[in-house]
Amino acid sequence: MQDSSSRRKFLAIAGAFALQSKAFQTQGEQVIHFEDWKPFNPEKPGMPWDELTSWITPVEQLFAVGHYGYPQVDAAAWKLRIEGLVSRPGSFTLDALKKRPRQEYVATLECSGNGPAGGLIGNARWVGTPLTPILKECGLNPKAVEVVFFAADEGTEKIRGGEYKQHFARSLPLADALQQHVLLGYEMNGQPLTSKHGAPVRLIVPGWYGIAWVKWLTRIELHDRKYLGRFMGRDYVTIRGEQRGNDVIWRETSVGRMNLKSVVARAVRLPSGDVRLSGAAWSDGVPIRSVEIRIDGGDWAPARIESKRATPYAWTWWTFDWKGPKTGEHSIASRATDAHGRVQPAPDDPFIALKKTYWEANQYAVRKLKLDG
Ligand SMILES: Nc1nc2c(c(=O)[nH]1)N[C@H]1C(S)=C(S)[C@@H](COP(=O)(O)O)O[C@H]1N2
Ligand SMILES: [Mo]
Repeated sequence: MQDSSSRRKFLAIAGAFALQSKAFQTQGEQVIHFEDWKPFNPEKPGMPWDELTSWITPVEQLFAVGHYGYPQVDAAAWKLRIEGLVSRPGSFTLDALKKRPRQEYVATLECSGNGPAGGLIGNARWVGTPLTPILKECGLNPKAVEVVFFAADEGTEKIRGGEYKQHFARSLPLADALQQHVLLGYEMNGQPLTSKHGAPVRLIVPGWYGIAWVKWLTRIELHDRKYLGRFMGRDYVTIRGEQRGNDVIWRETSVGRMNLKSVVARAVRLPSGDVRLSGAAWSDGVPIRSVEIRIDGGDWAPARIESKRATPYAWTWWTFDWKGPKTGEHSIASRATDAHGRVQPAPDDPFIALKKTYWEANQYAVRKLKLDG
């Protein structure tokens, strides 16, 4: 929809971007790498945090995950089928989807397997057509509670002694699938989706971890019960303990909405000798209220939020000017707080310490930085 409101929105995004780039790149700055820095590897891309100067992540920097490899789907022959508990099963070509209302949305995509300062994340401008009207046109049966998204990639799963050839699949509860910004996405950053990132069509689920953003979509099924395939019920299951008196209660939950998180991305030496720290903070869509910085285990000090996010699901940028830093080894952490008062956990917070699986690691990273004289 190229109406004036979407143009205005684009200008707002472009404006925020210009403002933020200026705050993130200063004249005469010198990047200081954190001790855990690794050179960018184009063969295995991931967010190169100390190069975070573009609010929109270029496609070359975006990580990729393919549990069953990376299929090449022939877009000309491709059809998306909508089946199961619907009165009018649907079948859509790529052209048919592109003729439908077009929606653009900036959202951060993070893999739930991303570590505390890990690179399995990016912030992109996604374009697609909203899923809700399509599901409704197909005539939702009142018994439908679960929407299962099947993909072209497939593998063999061993389950209780049996072997089963299966396509990648993930589901969303119907209420979540009907969320306004869930898109059948076919563009990223103004370009057709690349094969690696799910062409011709992938699901865009703002506020949810990457595992829900099913790539290479082929079929959507409406079910009357929960779907518990490998990526819902066996992998991507978080095991978290909760202390109850002397007991620990173990909760197993399927990875879903994103957790509040932030990272100290860059450290640059300014001509004045001060060090400017900058980074990103993101959440499941709840606004970021504040970001704080702690240097060498001292007091938490507020960072400056550089601008409001263009959408609640895009990352927020912040900066912090570290005046008169001493030479030598330092440790630096950032932690975000959201508008509901939730605080990003410390690594030893029971919320993290009693989490026994690696998914959903949203504790703050304590990054080491060495300053030369
Ligand atoms: N069909 C399919 N979709 C998939 C996956 C997959 O293996 N197959 N991996 C998921 C995971 S775990 C993540 S984190 C995101 C990554 O998206 P990207 O490869 O575009 O970065 O895709 C998701 N969608
Ligand atoms: Mo992932």
